[in-house]
Amino acid sequence: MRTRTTLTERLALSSEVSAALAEGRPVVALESTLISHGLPYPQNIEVAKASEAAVRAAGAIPATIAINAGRLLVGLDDADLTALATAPAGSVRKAARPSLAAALASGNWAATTVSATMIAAHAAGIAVFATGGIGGVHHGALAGAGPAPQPTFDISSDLEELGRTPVAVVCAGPKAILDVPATLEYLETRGVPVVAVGQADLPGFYARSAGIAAPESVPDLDAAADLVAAQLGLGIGNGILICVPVPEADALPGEVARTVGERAIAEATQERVAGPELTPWLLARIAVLTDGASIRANTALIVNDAGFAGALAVLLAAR
Ligand code: PSU
Ligand code: MN
Repeated sequence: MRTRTTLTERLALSSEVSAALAEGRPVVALESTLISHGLPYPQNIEVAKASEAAVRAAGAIPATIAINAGRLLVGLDDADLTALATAPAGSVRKAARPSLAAALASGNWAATTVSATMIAAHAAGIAVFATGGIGGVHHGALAGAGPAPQPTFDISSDLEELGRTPVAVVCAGPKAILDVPATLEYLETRGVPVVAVGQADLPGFYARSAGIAAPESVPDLDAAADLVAAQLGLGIGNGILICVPVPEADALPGEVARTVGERAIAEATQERVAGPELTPWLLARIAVLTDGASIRANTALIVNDAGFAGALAVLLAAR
């Protein structure tokens, strides 16, 4: 009896993704936790399809990644996307590096977070990945807050993954629900370049600015491609985080993003929400507190990131 199945053997590439990679054409990985846990139906399926369309419009092939039947699927079809988007709440696992094996062993559908998506993308040979936001250092991770005086150590495995897996991750910056300065320090310690595009300020996910300077900034897409090529060319192992601000028309004012973020965190602490449930809980609570405006910002920034990543992959493939 076979007792071991390697990561490579677990990969199941769609024929389109497989052909594109074999021919050296640009491919962009997309994650699936934002479909199953990050956004409500029907916005989740709309954004999943719009992200794929944005990657195609830029001239690249989208590869949405998820888990089913013990395989890491790289490239989902419409039926797969619908299955993930319409699954009853709680029925789809959230697979990160620490929960990847359990998700594969379960045999069921699981969605991949940034960390698990990076693992699959890298194993498949995909160097560019677009998402909305990465996980980070949560408030209270390092110092106790409110009624929880002990540090929680809730630091997303996304940050470790960026430190060890050579993939360029395009996002809209760390969310206001995170301890943003601590998240930047952690990424620095792990050797991850954090790059703002088109501005000196770090993009703030729902807001154009997180209110602090980005460690690195480039003026435009071309300069971002130069930096990604330089980073990945070094072969020193870690990834790179490219932060593209949310489109102006759908952004929340920085003050609003911070205020609702703080309120949602205070409520989560009071309700003792912790662990992998915390990020989805905060996102859903912020949607209520902003009367849906956060959902509009979230969908706009995800699709915008996908288009940027498509264009980035096209430039990198041409080198
Ligand atoms: N940011 C979003 N929506 C999301 C996520 C992040 O705006 O759905 C997901 C991503 O998949 C990310 C994960 O990798 O949440 C981080 O979860 P945690 O904080 O539990 O590590
Ligand atoms: Mn966590």
